[in-house]
Amino acid sequence: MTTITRSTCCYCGVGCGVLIESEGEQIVGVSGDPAHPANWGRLCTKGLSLAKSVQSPIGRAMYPELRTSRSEARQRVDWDSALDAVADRFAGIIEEHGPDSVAFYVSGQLLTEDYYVFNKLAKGLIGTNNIDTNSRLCMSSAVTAYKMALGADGPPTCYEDLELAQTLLFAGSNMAYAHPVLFRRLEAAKAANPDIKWIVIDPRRTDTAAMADLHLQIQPGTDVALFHGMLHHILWEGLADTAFIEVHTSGFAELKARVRQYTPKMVAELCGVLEADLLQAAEWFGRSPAALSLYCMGLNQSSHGTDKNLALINLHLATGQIGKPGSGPFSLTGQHNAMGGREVGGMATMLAAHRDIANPQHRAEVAQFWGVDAVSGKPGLPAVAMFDAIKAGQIKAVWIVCTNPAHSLPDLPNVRQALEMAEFVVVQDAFAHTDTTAFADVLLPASSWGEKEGTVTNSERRISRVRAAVQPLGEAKSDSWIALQVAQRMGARLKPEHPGLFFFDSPEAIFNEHRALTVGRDLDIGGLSYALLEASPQQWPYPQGASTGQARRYSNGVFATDSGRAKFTAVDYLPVAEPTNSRFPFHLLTGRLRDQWHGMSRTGRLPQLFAHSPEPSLEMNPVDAERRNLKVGDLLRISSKRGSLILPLALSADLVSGCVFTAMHWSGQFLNSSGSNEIASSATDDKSFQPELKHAAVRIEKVELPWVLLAARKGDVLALHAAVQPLLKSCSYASISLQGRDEPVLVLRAAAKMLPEGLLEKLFAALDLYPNHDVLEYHDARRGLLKRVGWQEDQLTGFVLAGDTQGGEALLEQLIAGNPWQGPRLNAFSPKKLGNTPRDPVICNCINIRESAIRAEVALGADVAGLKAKLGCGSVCGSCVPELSRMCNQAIKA
Ligand SMILES: Nc1nc2c(c(=O)[nH]1)N[C@H]1C(S)=C(S)[C@@H](COP(=O)(O)OP(=O)(O)OC[C@H]3O[C@@H](n4cnc5c(=O)[nH]c(N)nc54)[C@H](O)[C@@H]3O)O[C@H]1N2
Ligand SMILES: Nc1nc2c(c(=O)[nH]1)N[C@H]1C(S)=C(S)[C@@H](COP(=O)(O)OP(=O)(O)OC[C@H]3O[C@@H](n4cnc5c(=O)[nH]c(N)nc54)[C@H](O)[C@@H]3O)O[C@H]1N2
Ligand code: SF4
Ligand SMILES: [Mo]
Repeated sequence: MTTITRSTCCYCGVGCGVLIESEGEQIVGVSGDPAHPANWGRLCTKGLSLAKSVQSPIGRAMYPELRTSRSEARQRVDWDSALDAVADRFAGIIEEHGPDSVAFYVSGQLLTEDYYVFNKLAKGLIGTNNIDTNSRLCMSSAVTAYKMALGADGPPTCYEDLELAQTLLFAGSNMAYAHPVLFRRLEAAKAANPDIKWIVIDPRRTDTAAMADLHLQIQPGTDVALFHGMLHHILWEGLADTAFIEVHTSGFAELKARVRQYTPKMVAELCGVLEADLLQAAEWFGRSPAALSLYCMGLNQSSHGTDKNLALINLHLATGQIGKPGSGPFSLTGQHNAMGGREVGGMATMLAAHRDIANPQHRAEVAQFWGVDAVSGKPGLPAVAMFDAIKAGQIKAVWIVCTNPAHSLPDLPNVRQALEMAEFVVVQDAFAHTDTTAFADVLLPASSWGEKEGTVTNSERRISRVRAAVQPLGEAKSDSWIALQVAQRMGARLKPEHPGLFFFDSPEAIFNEHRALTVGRDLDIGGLSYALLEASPQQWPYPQGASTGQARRYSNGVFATDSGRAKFTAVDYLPVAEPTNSRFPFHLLTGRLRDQWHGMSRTGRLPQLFAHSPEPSLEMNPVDAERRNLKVGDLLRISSKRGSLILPLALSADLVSGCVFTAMHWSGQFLNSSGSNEIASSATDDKSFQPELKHAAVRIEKVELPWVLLAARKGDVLALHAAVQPLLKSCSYASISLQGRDEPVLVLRAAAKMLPEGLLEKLFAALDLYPNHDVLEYHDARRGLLKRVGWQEDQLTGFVLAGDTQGGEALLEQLIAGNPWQGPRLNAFSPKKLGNTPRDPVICNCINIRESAIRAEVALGADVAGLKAKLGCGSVCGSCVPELSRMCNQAIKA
């Protein structure tokens, strides 16, 4: 019997409603919830593949593990032993060194209820504000700017504004990849009304930029100057809303004086764009009946991220483009519960329900509510500083929950040293093998999406229920259960006089306590309950007695500041923290791929999600590559002041000369290094403490690694991955990719100065490729070649080409395609007989349509509608539509 459970997608801040189909304890399908107002039934590639991502237990954290000394491996233990160990070590360290000697590093992927308990545990029970989250890497500049300019955190806008806007300004947002279901709504609105203008500000020509009416391809980090240049034109052309400025804002005179010097001509030069384009953007924005800006990491992940946000909000305030349908500064949230974390105050600088640690009255309110003596007024350490303090020995124990800092924090060499220095590291994750679990003294297995209950808040402040469809796998437990168990144990020792702090018998009871703390605050949800949310997800504020949430805030022009006026801030443009120079001449940009999620612990389990971007790479403008005599596939060492990593070269005309790009997803689970953050900069914004993950100055050199290897094997790719991953580090370069669909294939590429000792023996064992009548071997000791190819009847099953990989790509295509083997098997060792196969990525994941098939139709004159009709691509989830339209447009221009 199939059961349907309504829940929410666990990935991005769009917050799509899903219907989970389960049979017994197996999730068998996921579809979009047609009744959910975020997506009305739509899902993107990631959401659509959720069911497949949870079907195998391989790689999941199934039971608690503990090690008693660093020289030992962790051993399986029962829950009581693990919980006692965590409570004892934390309490012991606190008793000896004080409450600020411990820290929590949590995540915007926790549910609001989980978050609430961790926050109360740190701030209420232990008495430290050392609890920060990966939202520090993500949303903290947006939070800080909203509070400075509007008086309170949270977007004033809603998703309906996407359809009502006449001008859309995408600033540092690749929405086509990062918020695909909302992007579908924008595509539809524009198709219905071609007068709608799209302006994209991004140093890369992304798929979002390629669809825009105007792409301002700025130099990295120059956004503040650009916004000031636009404002300059708006003010001097009389496009400002002087009545709005007068009645509803403060600080305009100072801003006007500041912006005077940002002439469009000067700004255009500084940003590397045409003055005419800048003026066009200002005209479209300034004269628009409804201008909406959509912004994300290109603004926030900067050492001046708050200033970038403020300068953009200035544009909205100066033109009165806020609080009206179709207008406003809309910060797109990244993770599905980035907002919920902000609501419970789950960061080092915040308190519950948008209160501030710096505010004594707020602290007293929360302390009284919790029934504790006081909440510490000492600000906690934000993420980057927290890991510095761990390295310095000031923080001795850290509990990491639902995030993978040994991959996602900048300057990983420093982060690894910190994790090695710490006396006690607890990692609570749903998966057993991440770059961070390697450092865990205790591994606590968390139940995950599909197995747990709670709520999340999406980008438009809408709270949705997350519901369990099946039991947790193995002995995994929900994050809030684990936190409560440790809290009760620690409480008995540290605060026996307050025994009632953690008596919650369900996530609902936690939600109700959180709700009570919001009453009377800007995010008042006094009128919400689980029952109501189950019937329909609602936006906050939703006070007691309300019959609906509030779609738009500040529509009466009254802001959340003390004076009720919004504040202009006269920020100045400052360059990136790490300017390029002759030693580090390239700007490194990082960002997201369409079908992968962060460190890939979930999306990296599905071959079909690799198909769009199968291999890690460093993208470079073709002119820069030619000038340096580099060609596609060359292995490059990319170095910054902090470290280096090796990646193969890919060419991309989407980058201007001087900028290179790599995706942030590749980690030590798929590479021999931990990816982009080996070199990323930990310079932080001094207002929001958010690190500049979007920019580092780097050097690029070709490396000569003459010994090469290409191997591939059909089978259970998760089991193969577990066997092959430990071999990655023995090579100077190595990457794992999963390919194929119905019959998946694991692909390993590697290179080194010479054959790493013992590697081949281990690899043959991992791939189970031993010579027999179905596995042929070719060995040339003099030339250092060893090749093995396996068959089952007329099908290839796998191969290893070591020392010489010529012909390997053709063999790989043949393995993935699964066509019957033609001719003698010995041909497998003869590159000439195999031929050359160019890479042909899958563009449409739903129907599995490759680039070559699409290009062939486009050459015959097909447009997007034609492609959908003929090939079916783009007609299911639509995630590939931006790319399809780009291919069609290129054909028209050519
Ligand atoms: N497929 C997918 N979707 C995701 C995620 C994922 O992992 N995969 N993660 C989610 C999360 S947590 C987040 S935070 C969001 C992120 O969503 P986005 O911020 O939209 O995604 P990114 O690719 O990180 O960065 C956006 C763009 O910023 C540009 N950029 C770099 N430097 C600058 C600059 O100085 N100025 C400007 N204007 N732009 C610049 C980059 O070129 C990039 O195209 O995505 C969410 N959605
Ligand atoms: N260079 C560079 N670095 C970046 C960025 C960038 O653009 N460039 N972006 C930054 C941004 S915006 C973000 S948000 C971060 C994201 O960085 P991370 O937070 O490190 O990303 P994830 O890989 O999503 O980590 C989530 C972890 O939680 C686990 N997990 C999943 N579900 C559950 C659960 O229910 N409970 C528990 N306990 N664990 C669970 C997953 O297995 C995974 O290990 O990366 C940041 N780092
Ligand atoms: S857009 Fe995709 S990843 Fe984001 S919530 Fe919706 S289905 Fe999930
Ligand atoms: Mo994020």
